[in-house]
Amino acid sequence: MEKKIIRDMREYFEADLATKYKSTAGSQEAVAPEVIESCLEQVERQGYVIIENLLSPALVEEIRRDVVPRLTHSSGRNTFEGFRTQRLYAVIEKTSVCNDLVAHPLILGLLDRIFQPNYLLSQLQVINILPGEDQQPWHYDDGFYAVPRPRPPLGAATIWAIDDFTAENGATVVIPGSHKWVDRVPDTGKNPEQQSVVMPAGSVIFFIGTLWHGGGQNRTDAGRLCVTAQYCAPWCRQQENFSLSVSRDRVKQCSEHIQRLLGYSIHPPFMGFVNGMHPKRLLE
Ligand SMILES: O=C(O)CCC(=O)C(=O)O
Repeated sequence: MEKKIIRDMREYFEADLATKYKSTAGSQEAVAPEVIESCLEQVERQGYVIIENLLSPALVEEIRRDVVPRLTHSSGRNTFEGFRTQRLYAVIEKTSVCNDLVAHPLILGLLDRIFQPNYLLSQLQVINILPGEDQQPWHYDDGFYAVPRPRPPLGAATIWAIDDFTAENGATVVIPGSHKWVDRVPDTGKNPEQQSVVMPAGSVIFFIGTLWHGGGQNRTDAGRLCVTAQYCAPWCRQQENFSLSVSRDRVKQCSEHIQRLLGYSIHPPFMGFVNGMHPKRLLE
């Protein structure tokens, strides 16, 4: 066995000590630097960026065909879930149709610039806002980490439009610039500064966890379908307990990137270990 000499704490914290499974963070297909920079400039300024038509119409249709039959209940359990909103949880265990969205190279390219390597998927959901749903209460997604603002984000999220998002059908609402608010809280309900994330099916909004937002009110007679993935810094607890919700057989079928995002990865020097070893040994 190789014996590693580590001289100080800094070296210890930065070292990839794993021998067999080196970190694959940042190894996805590269995206043009000017695209990443332009997106990050918007995220820095307004807290979010909307990228239109990132998915092919064929994939959008494949997702819709796969997920809609799985949405069998008609109501959430509280105002946050929405009493006229359908949600599908444990998505990766049930279907792999959303995996390409979770590990999309542009999204990972942005996350690479916001978080330390080996950031994690925090949760993945399908959300269908049904006719008559009210606007969701305002929230910011990393608010459950009790670290006072202002601060860098501890999470980031994507909301992928599977239906066209319109101001009438429940498009996500955001308050531009609210990621910089310190202790200001939006008034309950509609807000004069809010904007609807109007975008065609196949588009995505990427935003950081400090941005105030919510699901929009649906005043139409059709649903508003999306897939949403949230990510967190590599040392934060994931919202969905993927170790328990995604079976090992399922994980084995996932790409290297999805495996890493689920938690089959190490945040140096050793966060995430299993029996003192890299968690990917469980997949052997
Ligand atoms: O469905 C949406 O547009 C947003 C949902 C959301 O923010 C949430 O459920 O946390």
